[in-house]
Amino acid sequence: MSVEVERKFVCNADTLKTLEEIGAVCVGRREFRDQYFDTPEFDLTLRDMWLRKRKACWELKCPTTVNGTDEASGGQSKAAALCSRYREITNLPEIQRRVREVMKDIREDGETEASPSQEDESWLSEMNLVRFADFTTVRQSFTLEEKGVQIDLDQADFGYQVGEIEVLVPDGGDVQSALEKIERAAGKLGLTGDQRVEGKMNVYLQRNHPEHHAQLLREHVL
Ligand code: V4E
Repeated sequence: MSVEVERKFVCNADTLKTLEEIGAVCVGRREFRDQYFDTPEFDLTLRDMWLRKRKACWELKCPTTVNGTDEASGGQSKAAALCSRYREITNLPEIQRRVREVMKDIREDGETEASPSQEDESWLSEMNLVRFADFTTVRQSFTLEEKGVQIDLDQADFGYQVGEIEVLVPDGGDVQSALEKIERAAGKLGLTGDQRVEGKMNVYLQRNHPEHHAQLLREHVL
């Protein structure tokens, strides 16, 4: 398990030039399809839990909060407030355990056994999960001299472009130093705005599922 710390930024025609100027190295261009799942009542996303399948791999992003308190919120700077932090879980049995825990909170109606195989998707219907988002992204990734910092430029197939500065922190690692690395990278990129930039999902839901989007806004998830 690791924590993904990231800051999104507006990406425009000059971004590639700026990346070149600051010595960023392109480490690849790839295309992937993301499919996101939730119950029809949005039980996961209303808890800020994001279950997705990308290239046949499952991933669950969860808040890093403990009892509603952010693990690294003490005296948070303005720059740090622009960063999101999510715990990333990629182990399928652990994903199923966490999802089942949410479902058990809602319906006290017993256990559903997890299926062990990555291909067997019967657990989705057992847990009442349906796909609510499906889109493809072309991603160009860059690294900086500073270790562990990755910059992604994403172009989603529904016509939205966004950049991300990202640092992966291994479990128990130093989130504060990740925030500082992101702040330095943002400085190099000349990011001045202090507005949070919308992620792909925000825009996708706004356009395709406005009632889901509105509910997440009402509950302050987005
Ligand atoms: C956490 C989250 C979602 C899941 C997708 O997260 P994101 O990092 O935006 O997607 P992507 O494709 O860049 O994943 P990666 O390749 O980095 O793993 S969808 C919505 N959220 C919540 C969220 C939020 N509340 N605020 C911001 C700025 N972003 C995401």
